[in-house]
Amino acid sequence: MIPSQSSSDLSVHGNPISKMFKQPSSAKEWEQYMLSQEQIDLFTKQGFISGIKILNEKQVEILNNELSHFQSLTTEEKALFYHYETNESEDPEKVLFHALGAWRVTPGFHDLLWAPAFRMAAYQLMGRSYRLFHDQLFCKPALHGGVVAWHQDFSYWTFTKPMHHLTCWIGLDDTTKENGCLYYVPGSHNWGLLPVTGLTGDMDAVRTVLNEERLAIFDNRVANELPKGYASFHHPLTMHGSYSNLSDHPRRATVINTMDHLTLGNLAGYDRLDALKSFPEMIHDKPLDSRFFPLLFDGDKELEAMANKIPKISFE
Ligand SMILES: O=C(O)CCC(=O)C(=O)O
Repeated sequence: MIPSQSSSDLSVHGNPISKMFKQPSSAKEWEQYMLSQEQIDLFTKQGFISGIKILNEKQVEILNNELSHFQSLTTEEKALFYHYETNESEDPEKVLFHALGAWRVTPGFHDLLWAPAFRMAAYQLMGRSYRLFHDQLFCKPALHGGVVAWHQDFSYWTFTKPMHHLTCWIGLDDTTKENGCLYYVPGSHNWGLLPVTGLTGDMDAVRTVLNEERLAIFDNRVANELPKGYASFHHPLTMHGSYSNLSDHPRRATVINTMDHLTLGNLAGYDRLDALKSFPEMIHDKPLDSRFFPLLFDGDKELEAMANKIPKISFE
């Protein structure tokens, strides 16, 4: 488990620390970021929605500058990450940088968690107040960027319960089929929980656990091409993955994973405890409510009476 505190650990701040994002100061001001009922319905039907602007050019530049710094971290900074692999690709010819915990290290990735367009959309798609679960970086260099194999996020997250999580994927480069954009399989969030089949090796490993009918649905996969600064949101069971980057442009992305504000630890019997050794402390059957899991949106406080009137996933 990670040390409880470090002098430069930004997780001590449960609120934004820079002026990178202007926060709405009234319920009314949140309206500009609100998803429509059609977008909520689409998420319910296909398990993801896309094309939501989160960052302007300047904000993308701040994050990409901080990202460059992650290639030459001090030992103290590196220790703040929950997971840090400069190359997690199982293919020796490819490179995939994958890290969890950037929000503890630099102000831009810390404050990204409070980007208003992300916060509002996540509230509507969770249907409830929520916390940070963790962030992620997935970066593929030009020419030899590695794959992220088809998977469901929750197959890696069964050390928490109940399942009421959400992923926001944000491009830090324009992403295209050529540079390894994300793909989704519409409707796959209704398939139930599948086993872990690997993240950075064989792109199609998950096929071994799918029946004929589901394999056929894979043919409907959708390329999530997006301009930089734009996001997609997906359900924790939606099947997704991304192919190699053989183009001459990098493909960098950051991800925010959220969970219901009442999520509990579920570690008893979890068989991949080793993968959690650098994670914040989690206790079986206890709420994940330490400073490592900040409350990112309190619907009643931010939206007051409006919270009951806006389009959102119905939770109960
Ligand atoms: O960025 C990618 O290619 C993979 C992202 C991913 O697996 C996720 O957002 O859960």
